[in-house]
Amino acid sequence: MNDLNVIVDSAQTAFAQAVTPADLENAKALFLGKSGRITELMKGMAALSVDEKKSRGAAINIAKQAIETALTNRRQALADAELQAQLRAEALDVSLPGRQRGQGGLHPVSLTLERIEAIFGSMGFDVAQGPEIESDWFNFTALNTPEDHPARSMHDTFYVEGGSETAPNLLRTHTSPMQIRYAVQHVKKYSSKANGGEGKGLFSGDMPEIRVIAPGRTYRVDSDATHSPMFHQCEGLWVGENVSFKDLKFVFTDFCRTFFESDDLVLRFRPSFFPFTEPSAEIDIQFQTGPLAGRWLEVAGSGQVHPNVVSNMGLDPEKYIGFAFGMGPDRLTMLRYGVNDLRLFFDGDVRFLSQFQ
Ligand code: 2NM
Repeated sequence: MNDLNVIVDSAQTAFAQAVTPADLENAKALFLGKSGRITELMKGMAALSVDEKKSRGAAINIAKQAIETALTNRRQALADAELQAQLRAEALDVSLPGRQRGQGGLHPVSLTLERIEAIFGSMGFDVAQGPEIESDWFNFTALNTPEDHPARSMHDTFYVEGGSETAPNLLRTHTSPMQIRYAVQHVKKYSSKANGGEGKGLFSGDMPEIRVIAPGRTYRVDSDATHSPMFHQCEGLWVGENVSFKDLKFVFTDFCRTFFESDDLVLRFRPSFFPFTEPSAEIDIQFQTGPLAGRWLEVAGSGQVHPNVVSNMGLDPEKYIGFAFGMGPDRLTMLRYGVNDLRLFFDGDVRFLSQFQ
């Protein structure tokens, strides 16, 4: 083997032994670099004759090309190996189930509100929604709640800055103010027709009955396992010329039996007091079967709308009469699903909330 073949051979061996691209570039420098073996051979040609230069130059070039080819092949081989290693490291298991986008769903209390609206809707009740920041007038005065009533205490609700008797100044403590608003609008609509647009004084003409429920958020300064500073209420109102307590009993019994899907559910009307109704009654229910059977459970307050409140709706209390009730959809949801801590509904934990879908 001549000297050139020996050099090519050792270059091929050195390249084959290079494990990383850096190894390979170092090995390349030994043969093709500034003071590499081939470069040194070229420099040595200066002393040769013209004919010797030709043949020796051609032979060196062939050797140089062989080394360059070996270098290129090894570079490619190392690049391929690196790519394969990377592909192995980043391998995806395409048989794993994908991450799915959550389906979402209605909050359990929203499901209850939808049920309430559907049941009362089927009995001809309209659904009214309105402001959560109310005025003293709609939240208390119009509802026959006197200035010195404890419900007006600073500790009983949240007051906002500014405001006045008629401007919004507090977070409503019940949804009854919305019923006053609804009744006033209703009365205006029919009294202006009857009086040629005047609509002054208390209305004693003819109008369709007022039948409405007002569901929504309400607020009180209260927080424990059964009270949340924000809670829901749904109040109902039915006013006409001949609406009696008998109608209240029928409507609310029908509602409870439908809501709890229990035909033998029993109701009890227990005398009570509210400023806006007279007489007033708490409504208790009793299941005949199931885990709550036999216990009396309070579910609503109710009563015949106080004549002062009927007047504040713009109606003549000598002609118009009706009943109202108020219930807590949060509590109804707890009873329906057997949940014992109200706060769970408002903590926003999806593991709890998704059980109701
Ligand atoms: C209750 C209990 C009794 C009620 C009264 C009225 C209105 F607007 F007619 F005055 N709305 N809701 C009412 C009556 C609410 O909640 C425990």
